[in-house]
Amino acid sequence: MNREQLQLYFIMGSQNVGERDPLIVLEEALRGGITFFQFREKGENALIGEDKIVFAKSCQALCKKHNVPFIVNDDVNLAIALDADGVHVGQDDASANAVREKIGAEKILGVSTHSLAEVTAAIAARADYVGIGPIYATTSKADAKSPAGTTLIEQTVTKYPTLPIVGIGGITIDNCQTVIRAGADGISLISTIATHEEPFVATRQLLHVLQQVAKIS
Ligand code: TZP
Ligand code: MG
Repeated sequence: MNREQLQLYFIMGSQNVGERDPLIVLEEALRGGITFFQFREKGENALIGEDKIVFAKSCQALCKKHNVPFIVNDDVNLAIALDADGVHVGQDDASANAVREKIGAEKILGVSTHSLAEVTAAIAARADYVGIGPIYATTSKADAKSPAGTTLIEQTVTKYPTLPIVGIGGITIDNCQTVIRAGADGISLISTIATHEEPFVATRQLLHVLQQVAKIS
């Protein structure tokens, strides 16, 4: 994995798209140019069992077609069964160390962090990148912590300048530049793309703004 790939990191499960076909939403986001994808099938209305596996395989096939890494949230066994590109875990999930042992050195490991101590622990577990957030208020995660702004991004960049970072939580076209300026390599988000009437358009707009900020810095 290289850090440029984190620029526009889309996260989605079937529960995030309302009545629409989630595979169409994902395909539009991929056509629009997302650079990373996390399969996050969880919460109310999420698929389980065989339905979840079938849906995950379809998402993976789309990502492969567009050459975008396919990362599985939490479900390490599913990631291994599908030979996914990697796994993303939070602090309440299996320990990052245990996940790294299970998936091996070659797969991508992402860890959600909310403090410098958690960032340090993620590095010790050989995380490839950390997610920092929620930066802004979010309605996409039932148990999300309070919005914390960009302070931890700034602290992390200062302490670990080579560690790839994505911001998460409430990121939109209007505030994404702030996250990048704070030092993140990319933004990760659900609703700005998943609930947009035209996910392709939302993706293009986000990429356009991200490219602007990259030019300025
Ligand atoms: N972790 C922290 S906030 C969040 C997750 C999974 C939800 C992000 O969704 P949105 O819609 O981009 O705020
Ligand atoms: Mg989790």
